[in-house]
Amino acid sequence: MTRILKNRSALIRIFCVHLWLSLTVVAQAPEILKVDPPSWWMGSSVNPVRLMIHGKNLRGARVQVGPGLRVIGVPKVNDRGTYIFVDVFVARAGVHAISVGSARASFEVLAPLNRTGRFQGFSPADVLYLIMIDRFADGDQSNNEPIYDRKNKFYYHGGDLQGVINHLPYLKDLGVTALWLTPWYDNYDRLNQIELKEDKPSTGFHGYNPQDFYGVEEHFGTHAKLRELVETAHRSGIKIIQDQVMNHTGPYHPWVDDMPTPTWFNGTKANHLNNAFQTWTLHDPRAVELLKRETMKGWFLDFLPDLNQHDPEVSRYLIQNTLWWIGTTGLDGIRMDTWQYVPNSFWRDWTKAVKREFPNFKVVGEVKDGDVVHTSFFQGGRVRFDGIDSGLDSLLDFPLFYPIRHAFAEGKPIDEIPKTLAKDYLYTNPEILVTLLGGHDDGRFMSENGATIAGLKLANAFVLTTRGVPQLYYGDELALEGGDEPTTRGDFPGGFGGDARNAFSAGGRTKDQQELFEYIKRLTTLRREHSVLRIGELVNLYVSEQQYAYARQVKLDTAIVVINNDKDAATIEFDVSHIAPVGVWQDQLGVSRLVNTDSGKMRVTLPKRSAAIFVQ
Ligand SMILES: [Ca+2]
Ligand SMILES: [Ca+2]
Ligand SMILES: [Ca+2]
Repeated sequence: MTRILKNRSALIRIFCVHLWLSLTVVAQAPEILKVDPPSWWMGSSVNPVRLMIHGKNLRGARVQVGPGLRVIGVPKVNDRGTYIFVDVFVARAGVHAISVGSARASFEVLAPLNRTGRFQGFSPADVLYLIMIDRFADGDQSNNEPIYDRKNKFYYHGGDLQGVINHLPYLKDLGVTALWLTPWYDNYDRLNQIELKEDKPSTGFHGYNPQDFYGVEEHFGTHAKLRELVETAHRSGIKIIQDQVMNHTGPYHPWVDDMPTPTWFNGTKANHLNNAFQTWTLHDPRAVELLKRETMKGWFLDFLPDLNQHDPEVSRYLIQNTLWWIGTTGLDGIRMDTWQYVPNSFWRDWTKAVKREFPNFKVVGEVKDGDVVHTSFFQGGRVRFDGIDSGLDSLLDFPLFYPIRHAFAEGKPIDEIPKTLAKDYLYTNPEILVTLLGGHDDGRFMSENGATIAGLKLANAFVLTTRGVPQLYYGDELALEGGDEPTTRGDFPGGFGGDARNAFSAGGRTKDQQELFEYIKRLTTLRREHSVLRIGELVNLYVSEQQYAYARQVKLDTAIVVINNDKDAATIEFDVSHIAPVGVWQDQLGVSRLVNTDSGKMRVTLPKRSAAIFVQ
């Protein structure tokens, strides 16, 4: 009997433990893992701000906020209880408590940043310089690991935000006034087994595979370091342009396996379209939606999850995310990745929100296409056939990039350049387009067939004197080579511990590099000293197969640029009587003689492959 009783009490004990365990499963305590955005600021045009709280067991739990915040409306929670969307009115600066049931988190309301010298936008008065953060300069060796190997072109090489800060004087010396930095979002910190490069796993050193839109990549620094970079750059008269991605996330983003809403992505990891890259359908008024579907909603390379901006929560999340980066750091412009694969209706709302909060701000979109008809379709300032004005300020001028390469690298006819510029009327504002001769998605100029330093100088002379906002690519001022991606993203010599020479200083450059550096510096100086080279109307004066002359003109203030792309010296003559008063013209690059325009004609002799810039 005693034994039976004993067994019985043991059974009851076991039963009770089971009951306790199952009750625990039913009513597990909520947990908060993350709050997006992590902060906001007083006086913002967005108030209430919509928080997306990520956690566990959030269903049915009550959202409460400390004094200084106020919950507006009814929070929404997803089926799995992993995401809550809640609108919070921001009433007072400070660090405030947020709770979901028994789980606690904090939310900071900041004082707004002083607007003076921040949120500046960019204009033709600027000279942009594109830096791939990982490949420019290693200013902090403590953040280099993991997946760090300078000998592996697909791994992290150690470049970081501190490295950029350290070399602001170099950039200032070159005449740079704005930095476009590749994305600094937090990327995956392990080997990317999904995106194979040369049959091997790769890494997100380039920054385009975000796994946290609110995080700064640990290899690059912290949010505080980013703020330090913006502040230090601003003190040097250099603006900061952020590279953003809104079309997709990285393949390892936590949303992929746990979507905040059922329609967060276009499709799912298991079931989605692949991007068809039929981009011409996007500007075709005759194309039905079905024709555009795979291009707009397909996953890039079949593995980059395509965000669904038609989902109002996605749209709201992305808009606030953009505002947050600007509002908490003071940066000046955005280069938007993969612009054309995101619906124009979203961009309309996004650009409106950005301009409402930061009226001077400017955005340049990446539409990688050589056709002006296609590219110009995406510029804002005009309602298109879809009834939408996207509000986009600027585009990377790829239609001009290819002719620049053809003429100045390969030595093909230069007249392809004015023929492309002749299509400028299709843009709502060609003056704000970002002109370039190199970038991180193309092989470097010097790796083109036929490229020479003389040709690279001509390309720079053209980009820095034609209409638009010139953009340089890090290392092109040193004639670095690299024929494909990622060799085009090579390390800046001298930016990394143990480098054989330091090209950040004149003594570490070869004779050719020093000459090229000084040439580009001379061009940026001329652009700075002569406003007509920045804002003057572009007038084509003379075009032949290998010679091209144009003026930049504001009323009677005129500069005349003459380029001889031929392998032989050339003498050309053209009429300038209608554009400038008679006078003496001086070549600012020192390759041609003084030219008198008494006859109303300008007669210029240029050595082979050279350019002259005449001002009065
Ligand atoms: Ca580093
Ligand atoms: Ca990371
Ligand atoms: Ca898309």
